Amino acid sequence: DTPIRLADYRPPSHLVDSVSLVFRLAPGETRVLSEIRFRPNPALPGRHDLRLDGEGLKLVSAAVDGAPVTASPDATGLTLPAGSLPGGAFTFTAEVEIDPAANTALEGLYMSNGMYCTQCEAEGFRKITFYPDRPDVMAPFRVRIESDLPVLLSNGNEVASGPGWAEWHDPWPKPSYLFALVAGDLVAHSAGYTTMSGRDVALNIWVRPGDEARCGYAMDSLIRSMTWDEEVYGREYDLDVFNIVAVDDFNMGAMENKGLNIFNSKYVLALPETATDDDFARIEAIIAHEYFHNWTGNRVTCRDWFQLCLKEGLTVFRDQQFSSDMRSAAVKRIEDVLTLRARQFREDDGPLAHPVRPEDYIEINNFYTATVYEKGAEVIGMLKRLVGDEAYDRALDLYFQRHDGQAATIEDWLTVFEDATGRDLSQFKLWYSEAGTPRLKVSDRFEAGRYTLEFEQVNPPTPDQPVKRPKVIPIAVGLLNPNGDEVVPTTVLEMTEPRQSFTFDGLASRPVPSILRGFSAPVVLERETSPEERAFLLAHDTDPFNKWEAGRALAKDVLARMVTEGAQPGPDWLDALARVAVDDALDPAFRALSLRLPGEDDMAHTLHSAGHVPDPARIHAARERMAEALAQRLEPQLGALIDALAEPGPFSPEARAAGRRALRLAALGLVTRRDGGARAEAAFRAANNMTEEVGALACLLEIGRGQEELGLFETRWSRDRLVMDKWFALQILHAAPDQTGATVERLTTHPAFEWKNPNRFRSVIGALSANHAGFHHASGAGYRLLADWLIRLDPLNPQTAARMSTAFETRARYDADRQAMMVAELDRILAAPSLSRDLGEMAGRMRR
Ligand code: BAL
Ligand code: ZN
Repeated sequence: DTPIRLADYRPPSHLVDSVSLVFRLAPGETRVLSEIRFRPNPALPGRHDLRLDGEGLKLVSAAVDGAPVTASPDATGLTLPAGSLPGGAFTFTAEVEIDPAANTALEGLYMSNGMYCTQCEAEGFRKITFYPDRPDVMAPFRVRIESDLPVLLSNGNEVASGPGWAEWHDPWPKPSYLFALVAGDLVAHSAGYTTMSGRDVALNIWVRPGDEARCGYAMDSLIRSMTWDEEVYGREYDLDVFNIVAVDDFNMGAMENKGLNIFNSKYVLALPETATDDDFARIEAIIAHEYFHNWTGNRVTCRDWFQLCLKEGLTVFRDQQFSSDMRSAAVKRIEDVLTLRARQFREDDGPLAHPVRPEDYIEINNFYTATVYEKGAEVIGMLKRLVGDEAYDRALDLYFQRHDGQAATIEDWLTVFEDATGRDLSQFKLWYSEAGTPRLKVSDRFEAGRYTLEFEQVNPPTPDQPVKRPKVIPIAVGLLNPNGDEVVPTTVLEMTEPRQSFTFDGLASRPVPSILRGFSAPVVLERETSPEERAFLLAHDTDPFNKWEAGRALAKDVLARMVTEGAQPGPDWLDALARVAVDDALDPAFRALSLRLPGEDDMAHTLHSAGHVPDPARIHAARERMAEALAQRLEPQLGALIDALAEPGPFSPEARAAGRRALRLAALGLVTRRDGGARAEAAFRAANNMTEEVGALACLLEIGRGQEELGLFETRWSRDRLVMDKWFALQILHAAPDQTGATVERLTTHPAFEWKNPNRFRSVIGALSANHAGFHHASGAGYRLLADWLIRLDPLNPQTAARMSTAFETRARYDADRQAMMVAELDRILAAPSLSRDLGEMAGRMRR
């Protein structure tokens, strides 16, 4: 497979003025009739062939202005030679047949439990009909759906319907990747919304009959998202109806199709009895994310797929802003950084590292990554920090004004900021073009009232990018005096050189610096700091992120020494953490996060970065000892803490109550290590919500108990797909390292292991790779199992198989035996007879 390169971008030969589609739906043989009005692209003088993408389509007939087309399609599309086309505008018509029932890849038009559904991003539309399936071709769509199913939906507004048919019109020009169609036996949870300019919008969440009572939180989140985007970005909705559909078989979280968002049902359906607090938070964030795409993605889209971060980085940034406004900003920032480090830093550190704007790809589906999404959002956060909030708002207004209705680039985006602020962003642009996580080394000195911070940035090489240039790094710094008072409030230093010093004058004594407040740039901070200084910042820092970070760094130092030297956790860390745990002046959610020990994968990464070869079994054992020591230290306080945090009254999913439950469960996890599980068993039986039910069960599984509770849980929830996903995942996530493989093998023979369903597959095979010590077990059983299942899934669903293969991306961290076993499994995958382009690209990159 040949790579596609950004440098090879050429504008489309023809533009599309209108698209009209008719779908005659039938499971095995759906007919798609298309009528597309083309005109030559005036930006490209001369006459050009027209290339139409099309894959797996049975061509019934095609014509140009009514004259039959004689050319035949090849494996990827159909070329209409320039000589066969009129010089001006013309109409291309075609009739094709497709087989949604046989579509297991869940890309294009497919079926899920008797319902028709589409997924077109990035290149699924070419599996529906012949079309220039590229984001820079935008057109208004008219769609007629013919089917006996009661609910027939497409993009835009419904313009007419009758028995067995419906017609939709989307007046907003859009690329084909935003096309959607749904047909099914569905019911709606409905509400109304009036936009700031007075447009009445009907809001519907379409689900299978029986699920309509589970849509309240998603609808509430949607309405809050609509209001927030008006208030914060001045953006309002632009159609008469906004439809959301929940579908059980879906490769991604959700999809922002214009006016018809399609969601993995996991991110829509929620009741306190079935969904955890994390589920509620994710539903709120993903509903917001997809809604926000209406402006950042749909009204302004991407010129080509290399610009994916233009819409995804910005939309993640916007959904993070929204969640931090809805919830605790401090806690949200900590959670986002935890995710960034766990997923993106890990990616940047391995063979899959790529820039936020990649420059080549084989399969674009492989680039929906943490780097494009999460680092893409961080880059926007840095930009906002550098130019200031007011300039950011002005730049965004200009962006929408200038590029509405266009397919734009990162250059367009940065030019808007340059024009709005007068800044030169050419060095800043390196964040988009160079992969890798900069390391920021810090030293300091204090002389005669002057404090100097000296920074050095090191930009390590990544695959295909051996040499890097210095980045623009906004470093938010505050200074505390030895009493813990803030003597210099947060100041943003702008680093642009490889080495740079910043001075602070007029200080009475040597201050304690709080560096990279709020995690002001996605870098690794390297500073020799004493445990005492970390404990001081944990106690006194006014910046909540750095307060947490100090405790985190302390914990990681302790755990690293436990792994490498067999040390025991000393009283410093235990006492410092104990103080945070019982400090009622602090937000319970913050305290819960502080009690969460560093993850094993995170520790493996940290140890590897420090020059060690991480031993997964030792990390696991040390982390267990660390939890035991913490449980012992906090034992006298835990009972009272748990009792004090009990939530009286009915369940509320809002952040305050969720934070109390999180701290309560953290305390329950520790108590369980002391009381043999008595308290967790009682909590499991008393639970009236899924957060506590599953939380108590996890506590029991952690100490090797909970078998009876697993049985009760299965009996209670066997008919609920989403809850059963949790049942599968929990057993694997909390299995002991030498039991993980056997647990996976047992569960993959369970009658409810419907492996073709992506959620169920992820809940078992994804949980395997998330159990660090189990997956990396010295026997190699974890590697073998993962490869077996990827090879099995790949011919049916390459996208999901490719995504889950990233478990092997950390290969280089480990010892020679483990590396050899991982290589053998990657080779086995690469030798699979029907290897997809998706998995082939990923395994090939990880094998290098
Ligand atoms: N565009 C793919 C799904 C999402 O990022 O919203
Ligand atoms: Zn998105």
